[in-house]
Amino acid sequence: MAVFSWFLLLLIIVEPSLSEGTEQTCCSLVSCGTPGANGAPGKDGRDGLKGEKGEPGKGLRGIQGPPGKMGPPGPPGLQGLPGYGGLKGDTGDSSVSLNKMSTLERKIQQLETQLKSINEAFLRQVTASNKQIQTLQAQVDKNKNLLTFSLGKQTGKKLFVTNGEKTTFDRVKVLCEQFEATIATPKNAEENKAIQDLAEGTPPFLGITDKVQEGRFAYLTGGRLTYTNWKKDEPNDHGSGEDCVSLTSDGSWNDRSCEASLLAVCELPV
Ligand code: MFB
Ligand code: CA
Ligand code: CA
Repeated sequence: MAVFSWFLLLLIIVEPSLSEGTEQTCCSLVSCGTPGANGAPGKDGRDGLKGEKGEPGKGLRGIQGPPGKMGPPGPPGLQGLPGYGGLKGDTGDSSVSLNKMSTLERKIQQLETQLKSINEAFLRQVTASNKQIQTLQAQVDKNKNLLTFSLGKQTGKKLFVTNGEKTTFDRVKVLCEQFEATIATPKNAEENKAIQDLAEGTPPFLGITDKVQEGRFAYLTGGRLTYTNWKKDEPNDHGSGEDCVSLTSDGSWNDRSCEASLLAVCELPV
């Protein structure tokens, strides 16, 4: 029971709203003191609603700020009014400028005359050179025809010639290069036949070897063969080795030693 009274007292002290109406009862039970001093101010309440906008202040205006940064250039202005006419120039010395002009004109005429004669001389020279070239070309053609008639055989694109000499492969190469020709190299049956006819049964060297890679016969340029006419069972790299190629009497090919002494036949483009 005592606990309950204490609880009741505690409750009244802690929660005054509960004590309304019961205060008298409690006072008659206990003596009430004088009210205590005000407690400390409570914590700030929440901000109130925003007030109405106030009147502009009457205080001093702020000092002028620094000038802003330069703005972009404006559009070009309207065309200005025409200026005043300049002062009249001095009168030229007409005699000097006229003399100068006639001198310049005379110079130009002289140059034109010289140019004309240079041109004419040049044209004469070109004409003479052309005549010489034609004469030389005719001589070359005549020599080729003589060569073909006496020593050579001609196909569509090539002239094959021989001087009848028999020597090693390397020597034949040097002989042909002396007149910008190369060792006869047949690229088709027609050319093969022309070389065979020219050789007249004497086996000639052809411009084909397997010096670089044994068994891989190639043109002197290194290119792969596009036409062959090997004799049966040839090439056979016979004996101590055969890295060059010759025509046999029937025009078929046989690999031969490059040191053999065979007919020199050269070819020139026609
Ligand atoms: C061989 C031939 C070789 C020589 C030798 C005399 O043919 O392959 O190149 O010509 O005969 C059997
Ligand atoms: Ca060989
Ligand atoms: Ca052989």
